[in-house]
Amino acid sequence: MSDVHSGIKKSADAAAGKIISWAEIEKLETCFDRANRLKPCPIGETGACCRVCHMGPCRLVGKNAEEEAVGVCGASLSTIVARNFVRMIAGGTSAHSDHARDMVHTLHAAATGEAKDFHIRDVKKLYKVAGILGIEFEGRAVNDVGKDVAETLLQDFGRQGGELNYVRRAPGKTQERWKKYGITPRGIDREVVESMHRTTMGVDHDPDHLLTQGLRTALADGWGGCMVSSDITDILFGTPKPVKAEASFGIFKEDEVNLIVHGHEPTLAEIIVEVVSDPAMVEYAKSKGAKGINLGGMCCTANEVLMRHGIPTAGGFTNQELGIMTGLVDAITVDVQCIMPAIAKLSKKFHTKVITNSKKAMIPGAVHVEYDEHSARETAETIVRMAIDNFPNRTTKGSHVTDKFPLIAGFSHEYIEYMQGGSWRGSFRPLNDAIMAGRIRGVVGLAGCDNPRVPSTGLHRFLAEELIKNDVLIVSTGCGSAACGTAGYLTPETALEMAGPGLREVCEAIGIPPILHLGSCVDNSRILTIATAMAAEGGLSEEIGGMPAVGIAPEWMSEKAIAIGCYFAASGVPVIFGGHSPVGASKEVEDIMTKVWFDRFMGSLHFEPDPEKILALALQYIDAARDALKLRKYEPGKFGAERVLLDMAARREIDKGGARPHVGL
Ligand code: NFS
Ligand code: SF4
Repeated sequence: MSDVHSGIKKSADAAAGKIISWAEIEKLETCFDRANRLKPCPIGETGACCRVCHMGPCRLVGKNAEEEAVGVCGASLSTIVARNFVRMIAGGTSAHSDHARDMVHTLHAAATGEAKDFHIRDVKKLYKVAGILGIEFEGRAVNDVGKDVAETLLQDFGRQGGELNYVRRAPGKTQERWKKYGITPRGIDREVVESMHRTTMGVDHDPDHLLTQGLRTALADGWGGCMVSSDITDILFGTPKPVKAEASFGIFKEDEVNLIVHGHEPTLAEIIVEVVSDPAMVEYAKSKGAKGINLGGMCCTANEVLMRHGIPTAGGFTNQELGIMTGLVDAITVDVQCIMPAIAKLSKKFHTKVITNSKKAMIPGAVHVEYDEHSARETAETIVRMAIDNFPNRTTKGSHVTDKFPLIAGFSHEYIEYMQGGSWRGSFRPLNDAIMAGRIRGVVGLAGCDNPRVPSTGLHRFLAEELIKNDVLIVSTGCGSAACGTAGYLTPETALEMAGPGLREVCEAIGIPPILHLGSCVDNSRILTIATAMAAEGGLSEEIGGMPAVGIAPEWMSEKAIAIGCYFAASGVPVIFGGHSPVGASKEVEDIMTKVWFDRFMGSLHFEPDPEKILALALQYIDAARDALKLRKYEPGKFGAERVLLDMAARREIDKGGARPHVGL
């Protein structure tokens, strides 16, 4: 094996590296091998291939790529590049929003009593959402309110005119920009369909006009699909608060039945969480020779059950094959999104059962046990039993890796607000003040996938370390969080050691880690809510645009990440993606996304493969925003005037109803 094939280079994670090296000896293939073998198509990679009609595919390369190069229909390179990009946004928006639609249906079925296994658990959150939607809730039965909330949100999918309900949650000034440039989203489905329509053969050919529709679609994702999904998941399963758990492959137990939930949807996984602790089921596992049932997660289904129940995570996207290779997984059940079909074939080399459970997704070679919200418990029991029944088939084959790290997750925006002032006076004042005083230089959302085309999770780790060293507070989601978790960065102890002095002081005073795990990828909507709250709190920007805040997805691979990047850009956040640019073939399109969007919305979308440059650009954006807001110049270790921060003791006093000390910096 050459150096290129060494496990260490393929993943930055030592535990993953061990399994990859073992797989090489065993001649088992992983996504890392396939990524090496299958170089990206250089034409498609930069967005220069059009296949929306059968006069093509038209590949605008070589001679074709000169200034006048056009497809058979006459479409220019910039048109083709923009069109391809808008289709990525539409794809990503569909994924989040179709997931959200199912969440709304589950809420409705729970409220009407049709889905007997689901109940409204967080009434406070339900009332909050009802309040936003203008639904009367006082003195009414909880389920009636739930039904109305579900029906109102459902209208946002098929809405033909007007605006999405949640548009009104954005700061007024941000909404004004959307109106001015015509990107206020109408219905979620409508925006996706219009994007698909405008990018078919012979419709919209103006790159800027196309990308504007792309942004409108992305906003329907962020302030629609994603936000709806986070809200309803909170209503049904509880709003997260900090919880301890563990990450990496060492979460699997040699002497227990190991079952993984993988994918994105929380509904069935929530019921599985209940079923695995059912004493009768535990007895059944014992009857098969296991000491108990151990539930773990992967990707975003993992994030959902981690946030609410502390279920451990085996990590993000590129860990899915490696998890099976531990030889310890008795069953892995998958719903939708980011599931490599490769796991079905791979599982045949082990005893692992791959069980698909969504009506929408089947994989050849997997067992299908279809989930229906009306009989969720039965489905969950069948799956757990299958895992238990498979335990006796476990062989010794596998790379039994035992590394694991403790972590803290569960930072909902509600909790972040609470920890800055207790349940009586929660606010974003301390955070805004810390930013104003220069203790915290800025905030970065570190999100998105991990990717076998780079030393996987390595870019996340590098940026996480460097940013907190530079006093930048990190909010993380999705596989970005998993990358930090499997690196051991999600405990206050580890991260505080790395953090710059100002950030460290603030985190110690409030009692938070410098990297806050906010949840799954739909929970990026929580970042929008936090940014909105910071704008409302005052002292920084009055809109999301202009905040010393940046979004980074250094290892992205999914269309969903593109949709997310674009909704942040349209909401006013400069965003930097790693990897090669999918719009790299057109300077015109790149300029629209970095310059024109910034002028209009104060947000932008860059593609930059070099992690050092990503870091430099992020800090440059943050410092420029600080300058524009006339905030104190950031200097490491030097802060504004000393004032009293709210510490844990003071917060407890407030919770008891005591006086609130002067808070601020
Ligand atoms: Ni987000 Fe979460 Fe991970 Fe990427 Fe996939 S699991 S939804 S798309 S790979 S971060
Ligand atoms: Fe080629 Fe135009 Fe057809 Fe695209 S739409 S494949 S550029 S002819």
